[in-house]
Amino acid sequence: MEPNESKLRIGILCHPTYGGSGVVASELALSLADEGHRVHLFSHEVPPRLARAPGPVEMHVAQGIPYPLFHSTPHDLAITSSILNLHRSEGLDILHAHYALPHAVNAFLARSAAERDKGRPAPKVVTTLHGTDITLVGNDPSYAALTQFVILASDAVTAVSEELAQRTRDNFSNGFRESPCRIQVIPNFVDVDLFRPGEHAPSGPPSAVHVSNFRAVKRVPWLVRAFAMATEGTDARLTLVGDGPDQAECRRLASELGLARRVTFLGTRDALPELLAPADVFLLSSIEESFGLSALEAMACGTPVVGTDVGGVAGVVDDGVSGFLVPVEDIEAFAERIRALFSDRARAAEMGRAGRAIAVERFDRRKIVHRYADLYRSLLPAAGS
Ligand code: GMT
Repeated sequence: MEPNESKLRIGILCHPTYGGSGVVASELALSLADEGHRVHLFSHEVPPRLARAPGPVEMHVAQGIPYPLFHSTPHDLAITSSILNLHRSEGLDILHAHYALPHAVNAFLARSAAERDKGRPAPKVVTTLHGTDITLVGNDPSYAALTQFVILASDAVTAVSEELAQRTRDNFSNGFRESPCRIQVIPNFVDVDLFRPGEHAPSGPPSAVHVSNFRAVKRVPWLVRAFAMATEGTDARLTLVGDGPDQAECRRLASELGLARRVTFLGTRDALPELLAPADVFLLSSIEESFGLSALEAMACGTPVVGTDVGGVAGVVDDGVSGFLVPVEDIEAFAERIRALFSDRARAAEMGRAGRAIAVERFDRRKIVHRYADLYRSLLPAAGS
């Protein structure tokens, strides 16, 4: 931070999940706190990336209380209340909502309440769109009107890829006062010191790795089938990291396809760099992916990506350079690309080096985080004015 730049008081709201939006919000909070800003993170649990970091982010877990009239405990109301309490006692300059629902709604409510208080200016609201908050959940008729409203009501909106920004304009422009609505693209980022290549060249049988929350959108059963097609009659290995709704189906499938010995289900792990770096290839089989943070983390570890050409993935993985992208329904092509890299591990390593260079050049945390800080400052009155 420049000596004359004032420190900001920033409240960040996120889902406390292993998913990318919680990771990005936690890493951003830690980076901003390292730069001297006072950063508060609000959620109904501690996000895993924050839990294992020593950085000076102040965590506010707000869960609310159960009550017989409530269908489920409304964490969101407790989070909004917690933000208001903090703003009234200490003041907040910025509320940064990660994932439109419900966090942009929480932030909007807190700002509206704060606007009625005397003595302190209300915080400005920044909303970062991550993916399914626009493409699946937020676009569903049951939530679309509210999603559109909070995008419009935010003081600034960012999206993690140009593709997602365009999807937002396409899905929600009707009703925006300005058309197309102003959305700043700030890509996701990676800590290239933490996510870095291993010391040794891959040895033993060829290996692939996949990391996700095993939701339907990640299509992990399809990935297991593709891996089976690519590696029939070989000793190649697949490591699946993470947990979620499709894990049981993947286990059943691996057994049915005779892969039980070659596929390892690790469940949820924090040691991602150590798991990503030794693999010959990272697999991303999603039907929808606004960015593909897990693919970027693999690239930073020097691991090439075989992925589906969906959403914003092509903005992260350079097809033919740092990996291969195939049409989303083409399982044969996906399997063929795995086969190609397994049978030419020198080429895989070369693509891995190219991916590492791209991660360092374009997505290094240090090159991206200041763009959020600049955006926050642009919303606030200039110091001394
Ligand atoms: O949108 C989601 O389904 C959840 C979200 C998450 O928390 O994992 O994922 C999205 O945000 C990530 C971080 O910005 C992106 O890397 C993912 O591509 C995006 N997921 C989808 O678009 C499916």
